[in-house]
Amino acid sequence: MKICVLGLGYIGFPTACLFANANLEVIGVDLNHAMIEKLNHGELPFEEKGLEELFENALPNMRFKTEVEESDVFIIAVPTPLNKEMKMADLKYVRSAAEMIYSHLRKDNLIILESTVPPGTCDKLLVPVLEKSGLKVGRDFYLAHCPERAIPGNTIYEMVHNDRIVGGIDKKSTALAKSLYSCFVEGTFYLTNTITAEFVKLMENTFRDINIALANEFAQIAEECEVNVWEAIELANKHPRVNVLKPGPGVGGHCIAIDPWFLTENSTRCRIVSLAREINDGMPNHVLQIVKGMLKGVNNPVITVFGVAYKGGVDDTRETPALKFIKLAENEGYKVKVHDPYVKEFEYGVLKLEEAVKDSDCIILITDHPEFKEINPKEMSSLMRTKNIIDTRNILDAERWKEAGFKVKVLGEGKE
Ligand code: SAJ
Repeated sequence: MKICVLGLGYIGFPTACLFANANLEVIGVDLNHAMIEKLNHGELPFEEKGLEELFENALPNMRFKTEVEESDVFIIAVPTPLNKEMKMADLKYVRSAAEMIYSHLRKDNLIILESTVPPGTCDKLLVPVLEKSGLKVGRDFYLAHCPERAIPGNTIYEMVHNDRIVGGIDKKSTALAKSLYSCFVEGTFYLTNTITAEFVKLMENTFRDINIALANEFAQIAEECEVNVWEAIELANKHPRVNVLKPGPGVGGHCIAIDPWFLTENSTRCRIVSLAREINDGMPNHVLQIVKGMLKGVNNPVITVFGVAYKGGVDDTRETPALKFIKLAENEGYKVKVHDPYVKEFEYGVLKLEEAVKDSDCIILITDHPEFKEINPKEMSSLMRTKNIIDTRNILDAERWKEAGFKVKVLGEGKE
């Protein structure tokens, strides 16, 4: 069995490795020449728990190139970015992947879409392009949507152990896709049609976005009511049917901050979905207002951002709320310095801890990297010009920072 995986990003690459690791022949395809070169030299494209070892084992069964070749299965795992102006999916990469495949399509091939897409994409976009091959879907070739569910930071484990939704264009497509993924998936398969699978994936990420928005709204209400939202959430979650998520500086990543818009783009009925996006997108500005309150009267303020990854423990900065926050802070006239133990490149640069903190007037912890808990407040205290710190994730030991002379604010903490 030969599989061609199109798109070697955060999902496509580990998926390709898992198939190769299960002894299938895998051709990894990506248009990024530099990346293909690196992969052919056995270099990892990004860091992820367990990926290095998996790649090492899988490598003998893998080849990487920039063009598609004839295969038994084609898996499309390309990005589906958001057209920010139109608030809808930009499907150009899905379309061009299908364009690359159709001239290599043979009878009995199976095509699987893993990328997250608006409902109807398999039927309305993929089928017409693939049928340009002269072959007919359901008769000559098979098509299914198998959305991924793996969480960055624990991708490999979740790809293997999570349950999976498989939605085929017909029963045979569904059965073929299920049987293929069975070579590494240990979770349960749930079978449906393509459009339902597309819809389910969007529902999952929208559910999370809305629940984070609720936590963020609770945090803002708590600040007005002089309540500590973190204590309140802990207590509310003692209820057997309540599970409030965590407030924070906003929602980042390539999934939750984007996918809800794929539901709203074809519907006139979305209200709570769009509102949740607005609330979460408004959090960087809310954090800025807290900073402004703290830095009143400070001349030529310099601030230090702790963490630009979109969440703790990863080096991924896609859609990070840190970027929105930094842009707003710069507009406000603040000089911004950045420290992140995971991120190596960022458009505002990344400094070593001491350099980032030196002569700063306020530290703003944006990302919940565990390393930040280990920082010694006393050492930071001697470096700062004005000793202020804002913890938007409630991960620091506020008492230790206070003892070191810092004024401490925690997002969602109404009382001093
Ligand atoms: N966040 C909060 N509060 C929380 C949880 C998360 O502010 O209580 C923030 C994070 O800091 C981050 C963002 O939300 O900025 C998203 O992080 P996440 O860990 O919730 O999710 P992702 O984007 O890394 O991965 C999600 C997952 N989806 C769900 O949990 C429903 C994952 O299972 C999907 O596979 C992935 O999207 C995807 O690729 O679609």
